[in-house]
Amino acid sequence: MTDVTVTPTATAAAASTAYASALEVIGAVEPRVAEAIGAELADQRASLKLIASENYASPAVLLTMGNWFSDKYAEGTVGHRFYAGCQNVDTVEALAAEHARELFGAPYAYVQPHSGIDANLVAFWAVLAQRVEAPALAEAGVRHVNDLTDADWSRLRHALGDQRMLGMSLDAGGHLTHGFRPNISGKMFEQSSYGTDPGTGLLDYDAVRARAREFRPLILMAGYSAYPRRVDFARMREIADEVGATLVVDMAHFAGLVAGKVFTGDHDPVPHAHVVTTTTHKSLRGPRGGMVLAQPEYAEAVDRGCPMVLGGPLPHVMAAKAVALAEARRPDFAGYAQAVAGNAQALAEGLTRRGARLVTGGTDNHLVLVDVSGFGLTGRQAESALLDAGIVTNRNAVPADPNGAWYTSGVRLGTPALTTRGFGAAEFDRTAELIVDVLGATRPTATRDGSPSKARYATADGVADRTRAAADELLAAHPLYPGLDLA
Ligand code: DSN
Repeated sequence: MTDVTVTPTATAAAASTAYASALEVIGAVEPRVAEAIGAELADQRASLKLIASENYASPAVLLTMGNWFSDKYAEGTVGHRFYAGCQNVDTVEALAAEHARELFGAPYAYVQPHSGIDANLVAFWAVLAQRVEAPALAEAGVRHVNDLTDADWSRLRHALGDQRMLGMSLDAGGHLTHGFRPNISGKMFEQSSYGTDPGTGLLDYDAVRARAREFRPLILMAGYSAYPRRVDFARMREIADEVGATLVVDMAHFAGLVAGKVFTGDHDPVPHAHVVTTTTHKSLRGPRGGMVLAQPEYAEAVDRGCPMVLGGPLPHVMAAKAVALAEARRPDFAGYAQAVAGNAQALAEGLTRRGARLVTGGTDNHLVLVDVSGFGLTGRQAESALLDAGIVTNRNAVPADPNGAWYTSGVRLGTPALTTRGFGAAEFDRTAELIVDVLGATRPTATRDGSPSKARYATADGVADRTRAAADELLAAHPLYPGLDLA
């Protein structure tokens, strides 16, 4: 079997020494921080982590973030900085971008975004700059926005604020940053959403097309954080072209599956989208951060992400992106990505066989969305009961959720993190058994005044302890960072 874990034995001893020394240095200044870092490792080692957006980065990636690059300002782009002395930052930024282009087959990569929302804002402003601002400058006969007359600038500001975005609805699995009101993207754009088929839970491309024809968005947004299926990006591009929209794909959740060639052809967003955004810390298993890939016509506008949207880049994180992307280019990463998808199917089958109801009936990516109303629970109750038993998940709305976004009716489960620990299909089947045991033994309880509660619950005596013991057995057989000893 391919080794899909992140700590080759040869480097574990060196990583132990590095961390022990680092904690000694930190502890000499503020021991409570050193203790919290150690406690975080212990907690992560001791739980069944099924949060679909989390992973475990390699010691190489993590160690790359703790160094002198953190002290450097480097606004601008490689070779064109607003600060002197950026030659080493240039080296790591150029390397990260090169690895990203090679890994994803993208013409252009921008590795400065600090997070997913930053990556999306860079993408949105690049589309606005290219599609709205550039024609306005051309019409006014000037090259720079500062050269517009006050009247032209006023018209341009209104035009920029008058654009539309069509994205996947939140309860179908879309993301807050795809134009929803609590996020700045929802204040930048007039937004409309497409959902999923009420019968199957699957994306209905004809319905997306019909909505796009009616709404005429500037940006057609694809991508998700809780949809358990592949998306046909070739069809999404056809729809975008038909209505004159720019296709932006947020692949944050499934970037690792694209990198590992689980999603290819029509399911690989990179050749189909005008712009692709991602985070680097989810299934891609890199440092916490963001990235934008673009077709050549958007490259120059994306390059202006700093100072348009971003502050100074984080050179230590760009260096860690270079390391993580180099890891993802190695053949064993494809084995990891295949295992992530295979394990999600094993988890889905294990849950279904034991009576759990899954949104869309299954999965073909890295995540599973369980509709826990079948157990008589809200997502909040299910999430808490599982946590008591050492199983870390997050509650999530299901399509047309009667319990809204706070209590919800679902829990989202993902396989990237435990696959990094070396879990295979048998371990995920056992995990499914533990989840169903806990949910089946949990009941809602009323508040003190007897009214129904969406948060209170009780799990039958002994089940949480028994589950924790079983989870410990699974975890002990697949240690996190084996050989890394901080004692
Ligand atoms: N918070 C991430 C997730 O859990 O899906 C997305 O931003």
